[in-house]
Amino acid sequence: MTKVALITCITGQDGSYLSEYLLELGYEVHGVVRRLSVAENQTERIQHVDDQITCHYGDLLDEHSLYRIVEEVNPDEVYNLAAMSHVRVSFDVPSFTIKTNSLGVLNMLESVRTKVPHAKFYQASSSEMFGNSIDEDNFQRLETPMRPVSPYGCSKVMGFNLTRHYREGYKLHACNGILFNHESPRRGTNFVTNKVVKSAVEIKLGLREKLELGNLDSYRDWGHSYDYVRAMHLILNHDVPRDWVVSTGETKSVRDLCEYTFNYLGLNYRDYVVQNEKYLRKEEINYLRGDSSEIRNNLGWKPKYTFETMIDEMIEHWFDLLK
Ligand code: G4F
Repeated sequence: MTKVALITCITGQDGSYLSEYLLELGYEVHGVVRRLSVAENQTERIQHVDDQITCHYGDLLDEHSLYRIVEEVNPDEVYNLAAMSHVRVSFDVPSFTIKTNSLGVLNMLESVRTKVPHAKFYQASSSEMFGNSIDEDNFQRLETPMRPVSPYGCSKVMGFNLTRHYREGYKLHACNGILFNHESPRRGTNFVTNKVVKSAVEIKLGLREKLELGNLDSYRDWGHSYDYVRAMHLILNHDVPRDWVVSTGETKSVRDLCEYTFNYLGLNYRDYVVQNEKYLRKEEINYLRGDSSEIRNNLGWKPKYTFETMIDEMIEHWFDLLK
């Protein structure tokens, strides 16, 4: 029988890669879409699969819309990818962030519990929940204490705990994927990878002179969204519901990212990158590096992309688009 999936924020980077993957697997795919005033901005990432998916207007903070959609779609699998996902912006809109990323998860879980308790539920949890907590071997894993350092991180801890609580308390098949940073050409250009890559290509083409960044010395474990949505599907389709860490296990600084990208284009990043305080955060995570040995060993997950092949793909994407 055809499986039915419901994805919140189907229009986002992960939503679009996940839709493609589930369609390849033969799923009937439905998505929740928030209304924006410029519709085109919203559907760009899913235009190529638009005729194969069904979108429903809804919002994580409008529980009536969620109950209606969940009842209508009657999904086998629900992927809750919707969030206010920008860490720095979460300092500007803390209340909205907490409502969307915490209360929003509760609304999703309640709609599943009351309307489709048979459905499997995936919650997009984040390495931002760890804050600056790190194990002695310099990795973060499931057991690493969570000490978030942003409204975004705090809100995600609540979503994480609610998902675990609904699994234990209500016996829902509910799982958290603690995903470390994941990027692609479809990443928003206000996240650092795509900002650096796009700006470097613009500089190369003579369309821009400088690139303003915040902290160059933080480290992130950067993977590709294409690989990470495959992990989401594996996580939900494992017999036993539980939480998993998804990461590459390698870490690079923002400075490394600049150096690699500008070098690829035959440029020296030191000639173009300047610091602007407005991109600094009140508190910052200095170092993220995830231990994903459990999902690799137990579910056979393995990323196809390396940091370098991912950044190369992003550079080529912007080059083709802007040249
Ligand atoms: O690309 P970023 O904005 O990603 P960040 O804050 O690590 O969050 C991302 O990953 C999380 C998983 O750990 C997700 F949960 C979250 O939703 C999001 O996807 O920033 C990466 C690093 C930070 O240290 C930041 O301070 O880059 C630094 N940075 C330096 N200059 C900058 C900039 N980040 C941004 N966005 N813009 C800058 O100009």
